[in-house]
Amino acid sequence: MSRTTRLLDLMQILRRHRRPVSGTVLARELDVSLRTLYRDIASLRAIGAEIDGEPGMGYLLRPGLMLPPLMFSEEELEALTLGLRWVGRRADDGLSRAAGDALAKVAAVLPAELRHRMADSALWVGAGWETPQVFDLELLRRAIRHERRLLIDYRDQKGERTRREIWPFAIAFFESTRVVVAWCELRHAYRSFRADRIAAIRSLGERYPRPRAVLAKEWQATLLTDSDSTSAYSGRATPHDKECNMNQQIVFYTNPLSRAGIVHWMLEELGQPYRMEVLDFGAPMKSPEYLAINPMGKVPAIRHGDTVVTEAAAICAYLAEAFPEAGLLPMPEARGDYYRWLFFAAGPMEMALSLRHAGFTLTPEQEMQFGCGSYAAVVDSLAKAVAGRQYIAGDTFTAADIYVGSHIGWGMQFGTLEKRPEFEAYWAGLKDRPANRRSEAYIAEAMQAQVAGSAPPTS
Ligand SMILES: N[C@@H](CCC(=O)N[C@@H](CS)C(=O)NCC(=O)O)C(=O)O
Repeated sequence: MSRTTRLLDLMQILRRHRRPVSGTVLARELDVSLRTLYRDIASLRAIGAEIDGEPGMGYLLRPGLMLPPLMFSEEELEALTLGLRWVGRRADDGLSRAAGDALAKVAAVLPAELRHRMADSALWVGAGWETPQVFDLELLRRAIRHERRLLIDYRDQKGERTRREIWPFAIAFFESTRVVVAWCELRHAYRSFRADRIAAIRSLGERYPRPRAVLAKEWQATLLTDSDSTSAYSGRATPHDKECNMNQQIVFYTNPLSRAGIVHWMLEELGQPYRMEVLDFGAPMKSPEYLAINPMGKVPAIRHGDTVVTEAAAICAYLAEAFPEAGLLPMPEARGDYYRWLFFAAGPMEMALSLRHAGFTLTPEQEMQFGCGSYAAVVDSLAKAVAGRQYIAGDTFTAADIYVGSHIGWGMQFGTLEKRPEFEAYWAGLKDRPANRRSEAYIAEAMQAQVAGSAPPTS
């Protein structure tokens, strides 16, 4: 028990007693020697607690007399309340109880005016943590605190299961996931493990052989030696990014004057480092090297470690899932709309708009046979889906807004989609996002470069 905790406990015990309580009783309850107790009483008196009595007589805390009141600015108080409320909602039961107790303790020592402001704080924590986690986080926290080896059953990104002995030393809390940072005995290296991919956890009892502060320092040093592109984003780098990025940088195959712009926007929203491979239309896109990436010889495509993804909609969906901390994957209850409109835009919508733009008019029979049905039905359905909505799936901005929004915005701009107030209002709420603006600025620069006859920028 730390000295501060012991002093606070001593105050609590004294508060409980209305009559003098002997030093022996206090020392026994705190599990300290009488000498330590006398020193603690002296320390409490030195910081303002009015404690009557002396050795042999017993001690009494004078009613109403406390430690000097805690003073906080309004900002500090809001920060404290919001932070503890966040822990109360998003951490495990043990931390959640502790956050509630801490809030109550702080409130108890605040002057009345500030206590009122604290209770009145209008900063609330909304729902957020949804990815289910099967083990008790408390167990993990205890293992970190006491530097214990753990045995975990882990399912990696590809769904492969392994059993690993790890030395956990940190947990990072993200909006939609938690990441455990540890030394992995199997890989003989530092690794990050998504908590929701840990199927089971068991303490092996023994202490791991090196202090956790040393492990944390060593691990941080490995982060600093990472590539320049990672350091360019260092403000946003996370332990989970680290796991994915160590050998898994994202390579983005693109041409700025194409629908790869959708993926560019997505990557900018993600905040992950990526490298662009700009391919000219024609031969470079049909080279054997590139056909090995995308047999269609088209952009966009991405490579993320060993994973290759083509099709703009699939790339957006993949990245939203691979980097959940970016918050571009909606809550489970909004996933129906999310997938539905992503696929709708990539399938029926694109098909109907392309056919019409190319001058085809489907017969009623063809409208029944073709997956897109009629252009009118597609446009009406889409207009209904976005009418009065800021986002297409749930209450938050997601990868589906990037994809559907791009089709709507570009469709209206290039005349393949008719303008409707519903489309204009929806697009107006998306287009000014800084990530989209960055992507658009890049496209504008590439267009200028093309006019001037120079190569498009690669970052
Ligand atoms: N279905 C693909 C279409 C990709 C596509 O058609 N890309 C065009 C540029 S917008 C392309 O690369 N064309 C070059 C070619 O076909 O040679 C997707 O949505 O990603």
